[in-house]
Amino acid sequence: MLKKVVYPDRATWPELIKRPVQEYETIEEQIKTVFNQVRDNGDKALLDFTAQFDKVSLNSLLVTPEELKVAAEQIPQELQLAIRQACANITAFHESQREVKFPIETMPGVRCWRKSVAIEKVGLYIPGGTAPLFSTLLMLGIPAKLAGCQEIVLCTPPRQDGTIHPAILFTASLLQISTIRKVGGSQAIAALTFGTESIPAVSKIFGPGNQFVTVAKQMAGKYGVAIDMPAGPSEVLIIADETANPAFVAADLLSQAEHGVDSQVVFVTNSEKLLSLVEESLKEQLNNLSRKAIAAKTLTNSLGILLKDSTEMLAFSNLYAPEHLIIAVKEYEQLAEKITNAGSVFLGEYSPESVGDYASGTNHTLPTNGYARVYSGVSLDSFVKKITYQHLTPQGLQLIGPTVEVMADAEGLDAHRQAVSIRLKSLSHV
Ligand code: HSO
Ligand code: ZN
Repeated sequence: MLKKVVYPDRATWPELIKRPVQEYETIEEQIKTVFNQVRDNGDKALLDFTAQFDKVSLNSLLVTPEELKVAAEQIPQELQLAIRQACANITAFHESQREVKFPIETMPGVRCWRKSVAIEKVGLYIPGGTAPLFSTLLMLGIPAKLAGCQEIVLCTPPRQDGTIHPAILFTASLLQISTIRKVGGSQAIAALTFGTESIPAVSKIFGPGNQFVTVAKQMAGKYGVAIDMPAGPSEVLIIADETANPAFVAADLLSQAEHGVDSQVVFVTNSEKLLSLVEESLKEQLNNLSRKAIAAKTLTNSLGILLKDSTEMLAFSNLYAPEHLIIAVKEYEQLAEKITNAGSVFLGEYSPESVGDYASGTNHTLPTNGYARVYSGVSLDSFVKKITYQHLTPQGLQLIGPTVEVMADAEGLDAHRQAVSIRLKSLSHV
């Protein structure tokens, strides 16, 4: 069960907020080999690694039209409708993030503006493993499409029978993503980095994955490919007071705990009674979960912390900088205003994290491992770069020119000064 910590002294907080350590260094050499092989041998290396690591022997990385057709037929009507509903909500929320062109005149005749332009080629990685995260494909594919990315390459590992989970294929078809490749792990990231016969190289790679994928994404960075954000295991922090429903709190903790044994859940409360009720409910609900073993293991490296009041609870949460923050206290609105570090926030009793994970519209690709201090979750912005523009009229240059001349002089950059002076001179002759 949760490790209980009772009224910890502030001096101990930095220790408490530490995530369970990840051992990355040891696999870096292995990933380097994968990268070199993929760069040198392309698809052949991908097929070999798929046989070696995934124990699946494929003839081709491509998905046939027949496979796509069969997949669509395998998805029950109910799930199709659910995916479509989620798709509509995620589309609406991300569409609202579109930045409109807004030129301003910093001085008369000096006009500046900024325009979002899509990243041309992006790679989306969707893990296979124990849960087929087709919801993650919605979270990445929708903003990529809305941004107008020209080439969207989806890589996902094949299952034991060599096929891709039908829900992933159905979602890809729904989003009109047609470049789908059966490859996972670090070899997929290497392929997106260098390009192979059947996989185009991309400029930015998105998506979660295990430690091999995480290290591979870091390595992609060394070859000039951007990544969405540094990834770590998923986490939730819940702040609750005596008004909270213990069964709801326990259910939310478990929903995060079932992701994987390296996930972390933190429960912070000022009510001793709630803490023990939540513990009881955790035990009870755990028994009914299909992923009980995983969730139970996660709970053993998770925390139940008793703190004095909401000020303390919020201060702790801001220090922890959780990926997901659920605030189940009576005055959640007041606390919400004072959050400084969090990936995504869920307010009140009826806003479980699961809703944001799947369907409310917000993105579920979020900063973990304390990165919420500096990073935002994935959004439309993640798929564009913003280009600045300016246009000066002759009068504008006459107005701003002397400022630039003085500054260029002071930096000793004559040519810079000259680029302005030569024009001012020509204007004075008119
Ligand atoms: N909680 C995960 C996202 C997810 N949950 C996908 C269910 N499916 C990371 O935000
Ligand atoms: Zn989740």
